[in-house]
Amino acid sequence: MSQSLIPTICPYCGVGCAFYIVVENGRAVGLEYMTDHPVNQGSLCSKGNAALEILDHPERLTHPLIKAADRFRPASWEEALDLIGQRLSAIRHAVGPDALGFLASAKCTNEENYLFQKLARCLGSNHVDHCARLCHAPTVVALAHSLGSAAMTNPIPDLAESDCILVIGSNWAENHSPLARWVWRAKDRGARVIVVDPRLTPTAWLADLYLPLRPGTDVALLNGLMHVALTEGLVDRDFIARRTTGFDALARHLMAYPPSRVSEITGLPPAQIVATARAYASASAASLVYCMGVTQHTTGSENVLACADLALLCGQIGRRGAGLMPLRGQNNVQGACDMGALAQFYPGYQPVDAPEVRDFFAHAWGVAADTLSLSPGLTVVEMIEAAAAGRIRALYVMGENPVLSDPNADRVREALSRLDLLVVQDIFLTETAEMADVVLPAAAWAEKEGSTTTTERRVQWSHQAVEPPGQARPDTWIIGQIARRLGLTWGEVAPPSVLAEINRTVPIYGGLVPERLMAARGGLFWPCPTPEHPGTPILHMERFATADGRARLIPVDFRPPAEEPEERFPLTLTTGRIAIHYNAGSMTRRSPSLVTRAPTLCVELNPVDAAQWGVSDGEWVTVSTPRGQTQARARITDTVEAGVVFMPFHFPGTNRLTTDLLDPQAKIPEYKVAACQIAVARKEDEQ
Ligand SMILES: Nc1nc2c(c(=O)[nH]1)N[C@H]1C(S)=C(S)[C@@H](COP(=O)(O)OP(=O)(O)OC[C@H]3O[C@@H](n4cnc5c(=O)[nH]c(N)nc54)[C@H](O)[C@@H]3O)O[C@H]1N2
Ligand SMILES: Nc1nc2c(c(=O)[nH]1)N[C@H]1C(S)=C(S)[C@@H](COP(=O)(O)OP(=O)(O)OC[C@H]3O[C@@H](n4cnc5c(=O)[nH]c(N)nc54)[C@H](O)[C@@H]3O)O[C@H]1N2
Ligand code: SF4
Ligand SMILES: [Mo]
Repeated sequence: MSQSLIPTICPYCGVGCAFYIVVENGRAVGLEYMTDHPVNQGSLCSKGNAALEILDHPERLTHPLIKAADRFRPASWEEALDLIGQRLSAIRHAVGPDALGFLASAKCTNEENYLFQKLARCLGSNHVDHCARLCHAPTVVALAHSLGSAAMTNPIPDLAESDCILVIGSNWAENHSPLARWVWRAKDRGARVIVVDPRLTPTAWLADLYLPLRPGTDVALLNGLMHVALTEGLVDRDFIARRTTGFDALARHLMAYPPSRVSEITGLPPAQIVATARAYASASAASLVYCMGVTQHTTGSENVLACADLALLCGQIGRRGAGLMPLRGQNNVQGACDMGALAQFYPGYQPVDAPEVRDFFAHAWGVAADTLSLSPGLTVVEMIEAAAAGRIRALYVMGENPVLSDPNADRVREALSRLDLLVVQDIFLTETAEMADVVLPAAAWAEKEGSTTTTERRVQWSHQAVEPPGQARPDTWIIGQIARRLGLTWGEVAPPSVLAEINRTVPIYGGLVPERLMAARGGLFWPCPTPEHPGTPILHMERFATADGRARLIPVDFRPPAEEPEERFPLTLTTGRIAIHYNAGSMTRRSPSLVTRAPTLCVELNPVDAAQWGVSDGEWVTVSTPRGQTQARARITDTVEAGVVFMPFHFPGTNRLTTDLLDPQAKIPEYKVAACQIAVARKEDEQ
């Protein structure tokens, strides 16, 4: 019996915990904790512990599928790839490259995303985007504007050095749980933890001060905190003078946000606003941690700008323990953004509409400059709209499940059904794959190698542990085969060769060369421009990444959410996550140890609302919004305030309810606020 331990990175979230896979006779038989990893130090959450359950799952896709007369039949790779090549090039020639859409994947490696966007762009389409659009697009847009670089500024273990940790719209105790060990270390040293969230989450339980604000009122709160810091003389005048521009205009603007007014908008007592401002501004080092409660709004970009303004005004950035920490969601969402899986950017955040950037990539990729489009592409939700309108005719989806994860799901289904060609490349037959014309079976993380980038900008190599099931193949191989059939001559597409190309075209990854990355336990932080560079754990220590090296203070005004409760839909629906499940659930709903602990869709509501609508605990209810309705089991709890109901989106149904109204700058939908109604489900509606 031969047994080996292969180091790997958890395939679920952006914390990037590492562990070992125990391999025996070519099979993954168990996992072993990696106690010397710098972030998780051996610990794994429920999902990490269950990660191996998906590897030899009986429902894994094991061969390509082609749909004929509404049914799938197994096909050979040759046949499936030839068909995709022919149909994509026919549509491209008949209608033009703008009829082709591409959804990349934050679950896939850097090398896979790099190749995927290269394919889209070499075919002349910038319509390549991915779930970051539904997640941290406001961070990408707003921080690029104010700080010049859109990423978490400090490593996770740095939280232990903070004296104050302000958490806004992040439930890290459930969704990025290894943070807890670092936050506890800070608390043991006397740090204050403040949590701003409309729900009393497990993260809020750990808080010294908990602020249950009304959903969608964060800009008002942040302006109020800055107002107090300014009027009480707690801002960092020296930092403002040396490192920022725009202070005077911001200071004037903040006068309109005294605690009394902010209290009316947010529902928080003025004393809490004052106490929070004092604790954050006067800490010798403070971290501001934020996540989807901040970004998933029609005002997402403004919310992020206000977070950056607060950190800058108080000089709480660019030092150990002082930073702005947007927690990225997926295992490789940071990397997918870095690799240019975004409609408006080439790899390395280089704008698609700059002719010199276009020329650089045309040269690097060996294509004529006029093949590459200078028009920014459509984003995720815009591609769905374009499919509904018949402008996007073919969609190639790698590792995403838009039928469950995009907002206004009935409309998504309708849009996808109008396509001439839908190709889905996944590890399972998801709800989106069921609608496809061709389904391609991909290798899962442990069945291939490549690099991923954690929320902290830590780039880590993941080694192959086992072989993929049946005929499933690594995503790089599949993309390379499709490219070949479309006449692109790429040469070697094995992950180390692709990484070597990334080293040449993406300056912040310049020094992350394959041999070095493969040997670096705990990875390396970008920017890492040369092979000798040690990497950059903390951003903005000396200067910001803007042209003049200074951060911009940008005033923003409070705007209410797009859809407010009204007579027919009197409650506010907010959606999010629970610890046991992951996103659209394709992996966790198939993991026996997880799904048995949370088998159905639940809706949480306050006892006051339950009494008013006659709902008992555990009963099936119908939740409806102006877009649709769905059934869920009622959970009566006072963790949500009266008037607010919460649903996770890990099961089919939730996104039939959510709105596809977008933040105009970042194009993220407002998943966190919709007007809804609840009623006890009629017997015949029960699931
Ligand atoms: N267990 C688990 N972990 C995950 C995931 C998962 O599905 N399951 N998904 C991963 C991904 S892709 C992501 S993006 C992250 C997301 O991680 P989080 O952002 O922590 O997840 P959410 O539950 O979407 O939202 C966070 C909190 O925002 C609050 N909130 C809602 N509206 C508002 C508001 O208006 N203002 C404020 N201040 N707060 C508000 C919600 O009550 C919720 O507690 O998690 C990652 N990790
Ligand atoms: N209502 C509501 N909706 C939301 C949100 C919310 O808070 N509320 N949050 C939004 C956010 S933050 C996000 S990030 C999105 C997530 O949206 P999606 O990215 O669509 O969600 P996932 O379920 O993570 O889908 C990833 C897919 O990749 C597949 N996969 C895993 N590994 C591989 C691989 O190696 N190769 C390939 N080819 N496929 C693989 C999985 O099986 C799965 O089907 O959802 C958004 N939707
Ligand atoms: S915290 Fe994230 S990376 Fe760590 S084990 Fe859990 S899902 Fe995996
Ligand atoms: Mo996300």
